[in-house]
Amino acid sequence: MNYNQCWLNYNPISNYPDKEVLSDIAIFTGVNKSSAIIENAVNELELALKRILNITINRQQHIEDAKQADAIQTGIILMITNSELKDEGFILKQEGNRILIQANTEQGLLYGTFDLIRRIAQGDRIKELDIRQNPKNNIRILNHWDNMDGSIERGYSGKSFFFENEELLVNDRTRDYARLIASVGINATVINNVNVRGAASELVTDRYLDKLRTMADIFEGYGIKLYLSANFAAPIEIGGLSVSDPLDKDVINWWDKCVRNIYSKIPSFGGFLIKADSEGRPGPFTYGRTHADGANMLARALKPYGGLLIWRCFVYNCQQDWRDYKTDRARAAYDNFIGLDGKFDDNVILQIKNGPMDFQVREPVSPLFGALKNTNMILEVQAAQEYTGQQRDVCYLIPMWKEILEFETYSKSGGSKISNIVSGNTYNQLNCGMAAVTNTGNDYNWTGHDLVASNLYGFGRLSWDTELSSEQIAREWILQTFPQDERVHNAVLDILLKSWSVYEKYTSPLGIGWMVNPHSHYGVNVDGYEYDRWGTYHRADRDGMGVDRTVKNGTGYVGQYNEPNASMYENKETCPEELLLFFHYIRYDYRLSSGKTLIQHIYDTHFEGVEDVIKMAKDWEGLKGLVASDIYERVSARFEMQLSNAKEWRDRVNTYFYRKSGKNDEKGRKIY
Ligand code: GCV
Repeated sequence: MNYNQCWLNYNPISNYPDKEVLSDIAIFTGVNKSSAIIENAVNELELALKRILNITINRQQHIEDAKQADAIQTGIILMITNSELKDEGFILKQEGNRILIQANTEQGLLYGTFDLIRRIAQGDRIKELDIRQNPKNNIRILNHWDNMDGSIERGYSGKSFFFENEELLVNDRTRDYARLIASVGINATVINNVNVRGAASELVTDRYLDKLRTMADIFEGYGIKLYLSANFAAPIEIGGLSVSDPLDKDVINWWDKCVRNIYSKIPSFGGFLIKADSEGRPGPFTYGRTHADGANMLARALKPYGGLLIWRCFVYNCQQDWRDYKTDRARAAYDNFIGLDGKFDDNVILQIKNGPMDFQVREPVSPLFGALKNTNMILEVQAAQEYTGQQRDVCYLIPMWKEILEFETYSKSGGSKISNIVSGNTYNQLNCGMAAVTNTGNDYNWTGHDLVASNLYGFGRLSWDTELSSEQIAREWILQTFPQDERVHNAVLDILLKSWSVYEKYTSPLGIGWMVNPHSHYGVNVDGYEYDRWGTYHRADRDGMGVDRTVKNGTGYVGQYNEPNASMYENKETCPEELLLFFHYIRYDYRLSSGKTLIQHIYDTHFEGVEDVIKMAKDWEGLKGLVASDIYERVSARFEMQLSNAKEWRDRVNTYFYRKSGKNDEKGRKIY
């Protein structure tokens, strides 16, 4: 095996107090005898208990009679019940010498089992357990941007473990991937890039369906649905039609047949994810049709089989003229989709990036979340750190995602936080949830940087329960990843919790974003996107910088928010400072609430950011000999890269703004 098991390594724990209740396992009534899910759950328990506590369990399977099972006084009992739980929910409780895992479905039992394992792996007591859990979001999905040649778009941890040379890979890693993501509650995955090109268009055809079936079966055993990104122009590219017009009869028939064929081979198939009319991808605009026309056509093909159609809202003009101060990319998702609210079928879900631009280190939330009222939505975040250090720099993203989820949109009176909107609670919808562009590849440690496996772990846990705190998630991950040692736990926790703000300090200031090298998006280049066509500008001149997005004088973007958010952003005095340059053009001598001028704030944060990285690297160095040497070496090497990146950002940003503004650093530090 050329990879580790991340948080499923199941490190041994000494002196665990509740060992005595963890011997036998009984499974009874309601459970399908040949259920792959139950088999997987019990195998996992067996493995975990052996490794963590050196307990060999004694399996007693399939006790058909409920009364008989109820009489069992010791061990772990997995029990199908009929309780007031969602399909995937579970109850976990300790009664005397037994632990009961109850759920209405086998999938619920799997999640209950993983929850129990998680507690034991962290060394938590299981005496007096009395837990009832339902997932907050029904859809908890990963998006892989894996290409069929084995490369990964924005992949920073090796190659794809799904594809190689236009073929599918199905092997041990497929199962271990499923275990990993199911253990944190993820229940769906899209295995191929949303930019569907070449052979990937054929994934929906017989060329690949048998192998996909094998993969889907493995996933199904862990409660995970397989989805595919599909090419909107597939009827032309592989179907031999002359158009892919969503209202064309032949096109409709082509997709119907294609989908029927998929379900005949893969009955558990989840559905399609579509990127259309975006960054050069084909879509309904070519035929003068709307996104609703396009999405509904595909959704109707999927509907008879219970399939879902996920349609991305990342649609904007990527041919902008930088001289044009009125066109604003930030407006695009809202402008393109608001008029379609209520026009999508029930099994269509709009997938909306967390911010209006593109996964920058700091953005406001997309105003679409507070605007659509009759449309299913999925919140899309990016665990792959395209703009947040590319898994060379550590950046624990859960605090960012928490802020987004906690944002009050004022879409409906009585509370309409993003977490409630995307969970479907606010508008009583079922087909909603969270998606993460994932950060995995075939590297030994799955995520390149060992510490950022916490983002994958955290996405799963947060999408299951959006109320969990960033700190709790980090603690859980640390306790399951590293051996028992408080020094390690405290140091890693400290590094993770400050890493996002450290990254923000040494990169682009106060919400303006970008300033990265074109194409690669790693490393500093202040004007890298300034005179380009992508709509991503900082507008710095000798007096100040920032984009005026106000209604009064700017692009009007602010008007896409509900009150009182719109007024808050419109006025620079009430605009949250961390987003000041996103919403306003600000003079370098403007005083921030700290009393510092904008320019001094830029200098200070950039010097501080580098100092913080030095401190983090030093804290990590202190763990030499306390963490496994391979992890120690890998992370140390990443800190070296991060430090050199941070210095480069500091010096270029400070020098750039010093030269633009002519203003000295009050502290007289070195600026070039
Ligand atoms: C998959 C950004 C990235 C692209 C990505 C795109 C998207 O533009 O740089 O690599 O394409 O977002 O989300 O579709």
